[in-house]
Amino acid sequence: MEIKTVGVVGCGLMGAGIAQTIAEGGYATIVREPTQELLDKGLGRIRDFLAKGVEKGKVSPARRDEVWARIKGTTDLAGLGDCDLIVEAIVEVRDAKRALFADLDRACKPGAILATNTSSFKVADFAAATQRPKLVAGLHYFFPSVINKLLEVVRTDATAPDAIDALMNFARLTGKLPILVRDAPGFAVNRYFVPWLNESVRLLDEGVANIPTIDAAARDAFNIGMGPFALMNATGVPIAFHSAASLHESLGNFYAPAPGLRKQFDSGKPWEIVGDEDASRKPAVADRLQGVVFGIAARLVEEEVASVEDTERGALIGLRWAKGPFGMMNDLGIKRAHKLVERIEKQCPGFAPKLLRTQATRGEPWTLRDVRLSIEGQIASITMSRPEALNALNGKVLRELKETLAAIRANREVRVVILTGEGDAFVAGADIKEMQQLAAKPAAIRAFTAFGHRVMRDIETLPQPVIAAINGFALGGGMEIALACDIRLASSSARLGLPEVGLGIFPGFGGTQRAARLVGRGAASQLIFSGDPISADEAARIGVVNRVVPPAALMAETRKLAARIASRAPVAVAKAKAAIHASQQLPLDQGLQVELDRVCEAFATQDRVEGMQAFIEKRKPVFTGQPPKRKARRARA
Ligand code: CO8
Repeated sequence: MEIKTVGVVGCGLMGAGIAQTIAEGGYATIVREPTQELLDKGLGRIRDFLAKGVEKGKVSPARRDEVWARIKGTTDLAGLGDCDLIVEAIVEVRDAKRALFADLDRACKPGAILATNTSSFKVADFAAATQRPKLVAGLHYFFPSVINKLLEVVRTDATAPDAIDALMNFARLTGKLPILVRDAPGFAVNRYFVPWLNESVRLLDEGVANIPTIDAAARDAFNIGMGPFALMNATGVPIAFHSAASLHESLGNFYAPAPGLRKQFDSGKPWEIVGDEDASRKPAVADRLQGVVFGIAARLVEEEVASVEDTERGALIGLRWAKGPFGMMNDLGIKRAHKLVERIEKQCPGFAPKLLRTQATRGEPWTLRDVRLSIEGQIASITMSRPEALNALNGKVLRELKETLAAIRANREVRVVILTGEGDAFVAGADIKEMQQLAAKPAAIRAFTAFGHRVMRDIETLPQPVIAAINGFALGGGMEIALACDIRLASSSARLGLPEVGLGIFPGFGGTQRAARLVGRGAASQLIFSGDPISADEAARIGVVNRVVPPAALMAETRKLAARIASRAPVAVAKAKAAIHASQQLPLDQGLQVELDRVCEAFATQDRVEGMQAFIEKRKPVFTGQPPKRKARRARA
């Protein structure tokens, strides 16, 4: 499912931002409003956003013109007939959206995906208005949609996996960090964020604390810049009220808007944030707000609306919280977190999810992985998934990478490994903030660095070939990971470099050794001494990367190459890898000896028999990767 042209229906504040983001991602974008007047207004919004970007020096005039040139307008739904994806972003009125989906179904070409930006309705309701429920999904953007990187990709029970894959890929190419969520009320983030706002009003209604105290307690407990009341004033009390009412409709009484929220909404005024903070009331406020968030987040996972990691990322990226619900529970201790939820359970029976009880009984923290492994057939994909810090390598990430590599090493089914990063970076280096803390203890920094060495070695010595799919920044330790891989493909937008000397250190995860071996002393010295990042094209020119491909094609091209390698004789490939590595370390005579030994071993495999037999019989070989049975070998000999 290739997405090239995208339609956006509705060009209000949200729709205009969505259209701009899509055009910035390089897609031909067609905006639709029903009248010329509304269309001109909507396009004017995008033009103004872009102009503001130039004024602030964030966008160059050339980039503004390039993005603007990709955007066209239409007043007729037929104008979207050739789009591969249409994103609906009209007013949040269920019947209007349903009618639009029925119309879009008739106007758009058969394979087009229809997506809704709804935040409060069931996506399946709109899918039911079409003849193509497999191609209907949600794309829930967060305000402001040009800046906020979070995007909830919503799947209904009917959405085809191919459509979801295409949307996840599309989201990434438009600079978003997608999380996959099930079609459930509030999806992942609003399901706990809106009750968090609502609970703050309940605390006020109950007289637990005044507004400044509640805001201050929330800022401290969640390590955020704005408390719930200040936030409601910034985004609008009506949005908070309508969102709470919508969750109440489908999820029951706990979610009902607090009386004070309804009253404030009716008044049409923002909250008055006046009064003195009362420090003695803050713990009670923090406990309640955390209890609400913890209970709902655990229930989301229990109901399989989203994974632990995606729910966490929703808070980190979408809400800019320093920790998400699960990270906070781990910090607080799972038993204490459970206690806070049980206190709410006493007032609202049925609130506490079983999953949290089980976790608390076991006394285990939540597992939050920053390194993800997926295995499809014979290809394993490792994704560095700490996008909120550009996948920077802290101790936890390095440990997870090591464990993941060990699992792949032990898996005989896996023939090729792809290593890539989530978001804007492949890996932006070792975690500078963590290194800064470790730096006080020389033994600790030495241990960290030595551990990094071992992880790079694990990549290098994996029997399976490893392809780095360099999707963005590959800096410092990130470039060193790429150097430890066997093959490097880079997106044309990637930036590579070894900037460590700018921090007062130099590449310490093997960069001095592997860069010099790969590109020679001169080019390596320039990279390391200047610290200047280079473009993907320059990296290809000096031999750091094998090939540069357009961003949209990176993963497809990497998978194609991986599949080609996976189709070859796996033992022969592994032995060739060992021989190539020997060439980097041994004098020629000894290297040739390694080659001789390894190639003789390859000759003795069942795959050699199969490969040569298949050539003679003019058929495709079927390689098993198994050594020959002794008897069979003797019989053939
Ligand atoms: N460590 C920790 N956090 C990082 C790192 C990093 N390496 N890179 C990015 N981040 C964080 C940022 O702090 C920021 O977090 P927050 O939002 O909380 O402020 C978030 O990621 C997003 O980053 P930016 O806002 O900076 O994003 P930009 O798009 O503006 O800039 C850059 C992107 C240019 C990549 C910029 O982030 C950058 O320069 N990062 C640092 C790159 C670097 O210097 N890497 C080398 C690190 S040192 C190293 O790798 C040594 C390895 C060997 C260790 C041996 C020890 C002896």
